[in-house]
Amino acid sequence: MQIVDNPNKDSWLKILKRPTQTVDDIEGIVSDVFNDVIKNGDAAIKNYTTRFDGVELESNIVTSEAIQQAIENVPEKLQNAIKKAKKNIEAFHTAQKTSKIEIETTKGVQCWQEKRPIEKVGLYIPGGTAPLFSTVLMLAVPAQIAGCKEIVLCSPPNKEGTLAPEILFAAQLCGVTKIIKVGGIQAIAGLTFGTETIPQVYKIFGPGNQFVTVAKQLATKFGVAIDMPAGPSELLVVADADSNAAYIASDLLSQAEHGTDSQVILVSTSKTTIDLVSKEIEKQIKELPRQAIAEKAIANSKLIYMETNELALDLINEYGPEHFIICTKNDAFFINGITNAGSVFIGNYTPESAGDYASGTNHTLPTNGFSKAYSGVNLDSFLKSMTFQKITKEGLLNIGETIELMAEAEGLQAHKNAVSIRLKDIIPAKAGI
Ligand code: HSO
Ligand code: ZN
Repeated sequence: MQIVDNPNKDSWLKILKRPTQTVDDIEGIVSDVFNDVIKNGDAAIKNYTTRFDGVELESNIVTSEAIQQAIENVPEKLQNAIKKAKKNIEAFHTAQKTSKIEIETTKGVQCWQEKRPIEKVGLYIPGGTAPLFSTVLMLAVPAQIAGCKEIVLCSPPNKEGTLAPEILFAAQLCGVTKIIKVGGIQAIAGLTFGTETIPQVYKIFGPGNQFVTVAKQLATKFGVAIDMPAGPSELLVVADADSNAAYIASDLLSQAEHGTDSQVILVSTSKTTIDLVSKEIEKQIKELPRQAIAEKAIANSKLIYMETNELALDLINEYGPEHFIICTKNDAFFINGITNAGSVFIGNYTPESAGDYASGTNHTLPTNGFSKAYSGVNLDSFLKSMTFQKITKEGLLNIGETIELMAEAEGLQAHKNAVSIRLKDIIPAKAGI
């Protein structure tokens, strides 16, 4: 792992650059698939599933018998663990409900804001060697609390043409209304335009590879909202001499094992800590079943020595990590000072894995520096804020002239008229009192 010694500000951008893998002509492939799905619906989807997932499906719908069978295939202990995690995620996201905000801005002018669920949402769950069923909980639980009517889950079938039983178990537990065996670009196209079997949705959530990410971005051009542009997992740990090197190494490796393009960074004001963590990583990585993946990610990763806490904090805010672990004596300094991070973990006993699975916070978070502008998925991601207003005669008398003057100054006579026509009726009535 590369050690960087007290880099000066000019070099931060270069040091903090994310490893990006680029595949040529993704946009071209994505728009071809979109056009085909627009024209040919399920027939196009079926072809892509055969071509990209290597399996010919009779139907892409998951039947209730298949769900029932999957439930029987998930060991009871794991079922209980999933239920326990769900309870915590549910508690934390239910607490995010806000009440109606209502005020009288001027006498007779009542304004309020209320939230309404997004009626139809699509949840994308990637497949691959280890399907991450925990993401089903992170997306379906808040969708259900928000009151979304249609919660459609799409995930690519494996070579046997099925989905992992844990995905099906979690989906039925969390109120998913339809499960479809479809992945990749074709899944996003299906959710964007609708097909004979895939319902069209208003917003698409969930992580995916670069093809899925580009497809989600293209979906926005057709009026479908997305949660955020997703990228490879990342973690930044800040630690001082008081921290536990073995714990830190285990956290860094937990994100490094996600993929070869994951990035993990340690920032420390202690050279001893950097040295100890580096040795621990070398030791612990050898024991990992996903050592080969973690090694590639670690090759992209850095141990950065910074002279002061202040400089360390500036560098961290410049990077804007997806996950940020604070293991320092003066943790308040970093808690109060962090402005750009997806999710923050504090103290020696708060591994990042806790947030990935079971503490209650959401693990769908902004990567690639997007934490500077985006929030992670939360209850509001599944809701829209709507405003309402009701103005009485007295209210219109109070603000009518203001509106008339502003409309006139903008050259919008019809806007002014909509007020004047009413005021004419109100003022004689008032005069008559
Ligand atoms: N750390 C991932 C989420 C995850 N981890 C799922 C394990 N399972 C998000 O960056
Ligand atoms: Zn993870």
